[in-house]
Amino acid sequence: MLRGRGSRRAPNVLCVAQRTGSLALSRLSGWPLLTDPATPLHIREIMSADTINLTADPNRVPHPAVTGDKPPLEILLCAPRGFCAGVVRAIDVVERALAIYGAPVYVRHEIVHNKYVVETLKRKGAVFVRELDEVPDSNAPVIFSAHGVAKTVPQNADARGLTTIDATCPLVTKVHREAEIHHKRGRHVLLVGHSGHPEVVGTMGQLPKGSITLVEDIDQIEALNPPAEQALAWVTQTTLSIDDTKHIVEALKAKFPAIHGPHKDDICYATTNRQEAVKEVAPRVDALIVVGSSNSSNSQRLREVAERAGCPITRLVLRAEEIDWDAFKDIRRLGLTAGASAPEVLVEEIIDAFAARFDVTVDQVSVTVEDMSFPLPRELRSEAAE
Ligand code: 2E7
Ligand code: F3S
Repeated sequence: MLRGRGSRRAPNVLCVAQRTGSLALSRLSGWPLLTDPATPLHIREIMSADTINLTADPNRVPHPAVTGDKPPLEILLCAPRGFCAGVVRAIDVVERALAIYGAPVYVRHEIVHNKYVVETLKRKGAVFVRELDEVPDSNAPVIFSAHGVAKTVPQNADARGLTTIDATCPLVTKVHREAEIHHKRGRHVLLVGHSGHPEVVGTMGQLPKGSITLVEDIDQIEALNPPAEQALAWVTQTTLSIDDTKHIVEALKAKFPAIHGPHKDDICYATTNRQEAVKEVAPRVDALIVVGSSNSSNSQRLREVAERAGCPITRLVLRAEEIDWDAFKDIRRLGLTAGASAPEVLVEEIIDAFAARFDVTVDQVSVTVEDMSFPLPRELRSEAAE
């Protein structure tokens, strides 16, 4: 049993849960249904893929789409998966802003990296822009995405008199503050992260140019040549690979023994828990699907984790229509998870798509239970309480 960050232990028993299928799961995820909820789906909760012989269990209930002439398929659902507390908050921010200000509300960058979420919010009146210069002078608010922004972005918005609402995940803001504190204490900051990702652009943009250096991989460390007269510190992107980051941080500490940094790293609880769940499931399945967008860093990391755990077929798909069915025709056991920005309704859509082709049974492997939530930005809270 693993214990994740921002979470409590999964119940220390084997729990067999009969749910009313898509409807129950969609209600839990708080997003509208995409598919017909009539199909009841039996999902059994198990602590660990090790604790039970799945195929030998006589109590298994097949998916109702079973016709008898389809091959059997066991789906192991990873838990936790899907929306994290920062994503729930960011989507709430857009919905609350629409309720308070009316449409349009402008959102700089995809609020989270998921096209289904973005399209759903567009239909409600959100207008997504790449930069502030696409926002007209008006009273409509501009929302900054969950990934955070460089300091110049709110400064430019203020200079134009725009109303801004910050949906940056509080765990990213925490990293911004860490970087700032290191800078104030005279330390040169090394940011471990992926070049070009909006979170990295935002964190680099907290400090003056030249006072923060990006470290993308372990091979770069040998050539690092930070200002000799300055103390050093490191911070990280929140959605990195736990294992890669551990090695990078070890190499940084080996080269710069006096370097300052967080106790472990800045990888968030949601990233950690989703990777741990994939590690549990991936070695036991013939294939694993991550539901998420191709530009979602945490989702890409989940697919990599599955591949490195020895899973022979791994795919990152936005939704069922992207599945290349030929690759899955001979599998008997499928792992399924979702990145932190992927709504549960798209997981359900994929289960239903497999159920149309296989006699499907579904078990959920929980490594931990999350109970994290973040308050809305202050300016939206009174409306939230109504
Ligand atoms: C913000 C942050 O939107 P995502 O797919 O973003 P990533 O960073 O994984 O590309 O997932 C939610 C999220 C994660 N991290 C939002 Cl900083
Ligand atoms: Fe925040 Fe982590 Fe989600 S940084 S937005 S809780 S993936």
